[in-house]
Amino acid sequence: MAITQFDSESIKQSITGKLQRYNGITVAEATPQQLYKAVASTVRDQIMQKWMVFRERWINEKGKRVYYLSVEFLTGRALNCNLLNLCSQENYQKALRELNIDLQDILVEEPEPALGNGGLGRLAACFLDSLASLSIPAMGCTIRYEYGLFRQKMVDGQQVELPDSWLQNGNAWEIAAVEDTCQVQFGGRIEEREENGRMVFHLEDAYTIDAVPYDMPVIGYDNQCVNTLRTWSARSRERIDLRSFGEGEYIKAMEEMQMAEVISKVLYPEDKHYEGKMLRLKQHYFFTSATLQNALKTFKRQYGNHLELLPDKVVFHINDTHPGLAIPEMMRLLIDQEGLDWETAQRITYRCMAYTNHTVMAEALERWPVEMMRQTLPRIFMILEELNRRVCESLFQSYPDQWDRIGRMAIIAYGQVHMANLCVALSFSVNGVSQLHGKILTDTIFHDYWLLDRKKFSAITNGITHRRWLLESNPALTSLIRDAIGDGFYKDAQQLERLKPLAEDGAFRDRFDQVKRSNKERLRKLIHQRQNIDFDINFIFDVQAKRLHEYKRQLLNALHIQVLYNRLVDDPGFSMPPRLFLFGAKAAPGYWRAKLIIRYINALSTLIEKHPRARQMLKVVYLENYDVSTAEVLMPAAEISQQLSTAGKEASGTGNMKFMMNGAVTLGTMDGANVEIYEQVGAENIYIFGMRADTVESMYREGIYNPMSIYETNFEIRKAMNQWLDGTVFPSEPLAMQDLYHMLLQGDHGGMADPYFVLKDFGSYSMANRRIVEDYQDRQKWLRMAVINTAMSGYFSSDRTIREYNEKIWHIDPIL
Ligand code: 26Q
Repeated sequence: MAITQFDSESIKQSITGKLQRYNGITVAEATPQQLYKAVASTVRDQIMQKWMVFRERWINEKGKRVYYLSVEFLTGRALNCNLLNLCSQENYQKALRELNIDLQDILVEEPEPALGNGGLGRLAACFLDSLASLSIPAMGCTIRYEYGLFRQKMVDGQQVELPDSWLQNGNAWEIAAVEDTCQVQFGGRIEEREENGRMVFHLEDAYTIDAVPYDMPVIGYDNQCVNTLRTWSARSRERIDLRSFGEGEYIKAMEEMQMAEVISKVLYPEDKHYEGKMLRLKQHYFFTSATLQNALKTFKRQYGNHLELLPDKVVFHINDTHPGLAIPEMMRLLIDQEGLDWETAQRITYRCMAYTNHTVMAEALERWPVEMMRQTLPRIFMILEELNRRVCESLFQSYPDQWDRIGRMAIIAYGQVHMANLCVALSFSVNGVSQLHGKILTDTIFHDYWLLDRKKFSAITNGITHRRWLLESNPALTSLIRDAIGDGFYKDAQQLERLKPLAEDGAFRDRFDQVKRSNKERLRKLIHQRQNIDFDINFIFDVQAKRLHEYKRQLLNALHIQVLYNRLVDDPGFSMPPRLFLFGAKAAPGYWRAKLIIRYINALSTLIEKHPRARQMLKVVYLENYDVSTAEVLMPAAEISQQLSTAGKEASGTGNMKFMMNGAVTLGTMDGANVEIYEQVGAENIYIFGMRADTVESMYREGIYNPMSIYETNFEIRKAMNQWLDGTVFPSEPLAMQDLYHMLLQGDHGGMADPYFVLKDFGSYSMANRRIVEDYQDRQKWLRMAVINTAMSGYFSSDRTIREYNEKIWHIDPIL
């Protein structure tokens, strides 16, 4: 079936028509928000048919599909992305111009769905874009949070959290699929009975909640594919409410309704910090159960009861352990609902499940108290116990009498359900997200499992969609590249490598420079408009943008800025190329030390502004409310990309890739994907500093690290840290920085001092910074490096990542 491609004339007509029919107004009368809605709705019209056709083809061709389960999808705005992928950008631009409207003014009207915290959620969104662009049938599955990640405001240099009510004006892209509404049960007790010679389990007195799916289209680039992002919303069941209403318990019924609906109310703002909150457990089970019920229903519609075919037709990808309850839930459905025996159910389940790990940090590993699991999900807990019994029994065959080892590997041990062990034991595939991370997984937390079945483990380096992170966010660079090497890189990011020889072309470098300057100007305008701060675009734009975490070491960056400040103040002969340090980061609301680091950065900014000489060469700007849309303006403007995590801690990082693609040079440790950026660009085009992961590991093991001796011998560090407490940094609150001071020098409650080696790596970081400013002064040298970085970034397209997942794990035939 041919898909209609709108020309600018029919686009204009449909926009004016929408405004007339829905709002009864003309284009001239419409507010930007009304215009956005009208435009989005015309784009949606174009998508609907394609969406239907693709779904039908998938059904007819009886192909396989991946369900990508993730508690987060940080998609960012959709309108521009959809226009790009439909190849309608130009037509829309033209149509709108003719209506006297600037497309840019419309795009910013779209509320950004902030359904994620950071890397893990953004990765899921990049994966959806690549899956569709590679025509791989896929459904992303998550929760339809009514409130996404909080909006961040700075008040007196401190982070304040505001609610993100992104659905307030409706969501132009979603469609409720009420016909797929299903029920998810919580609590209750299990009744065991024998029926027809078989033990069956009934859940009695459970609390039932409706799961209502809302679908959003995910469009492939210049192809026929439209996949789906399905978000599940919790709704109380009307039946229950009616009974209570009848008994005159109106208020109680309303309360129950609220209790049910709280499940999809809000995204938890903690990232990489596990806390055993019951509501979170309910969230995880809620969307996992709904997804699996729905997948099974869809499967049975196509293949009837041939459940042995399931692993050939569906694969469930478990994005970190959060959707790991998919495993016992699949067992439950196959046994309790479909009547399979345990062994068959377990064999099928195993062959359907693939798991990606995103962290090795102990505090982020998901573990649930046994009692909470038993009470909240009694049948699931029973199944987990039986799975655990069988797993331990088989471990005992391999590791007889090694109880410690078996305890570490068990699904249930020491009163907790260990989600990572569940996922490793019962998935056919386990992968890390960079080569280094994959190696650390099999060397450490999953070592014992790896010894038993090495083939199961792999490392697949993360990627980013170059469509959003280059084509969409950096049109100036895109058009420069297109002029130089053609537009083959739109579909095949590896072709960016053809830019490499152009690093030696002076005229090309000049144009590259012009592009960077225009992007710096665009960022300057945005920050001026949003925060009423101004700066000179001739400063070096040096950026660290990512969640605020101690292991990411924003503190190292800040401490170094303070040292630079002191050099400027203390030595009138010292000068440096003017440098703007930009920070963008949200801190988890309860992570008070991270919030203190935010205050510190803002205090530095104030301190520098007060000094007439320092502020000529140094500026610090804290970007409020860093989100996907901000990143899209920030990345293209960056010249230095700071990636400072303590080696071994950052599983991959993906911001590092976005910066690189936009021509920023990395200043970073040998951690996560930085290692692979280093391999791509070569030692001359990156600034590496700090301890390597193995050294960090042995420092932990040996326990010999003594940051106090560094403080004592390094005058610059000592001076800066003393200024934390003498009123220099916080004139009105000299004790504010005490916690950080003690953390670095003494450690708190029995923990080691400076656990992320800020002081240890400071010297090496400072030296790398000296090399940077020296090289930056040779403009041509710097531009050469920048071009090489863009040229070698094709490897980090998530298209490559998804191809690897498909070749190694999913084995899905694309529908072309
Ligand atoms: C789990 C249970 C309870 C409470 C919180 C959590 C939780 C929530 C979010 C645990 C972890 C996260 C997020 C993790 C994350 O974003 N990890 C990042 O994933 C990226 C994509 O693979 C990597 O590039 C980053 O290195 C990694 O830190």
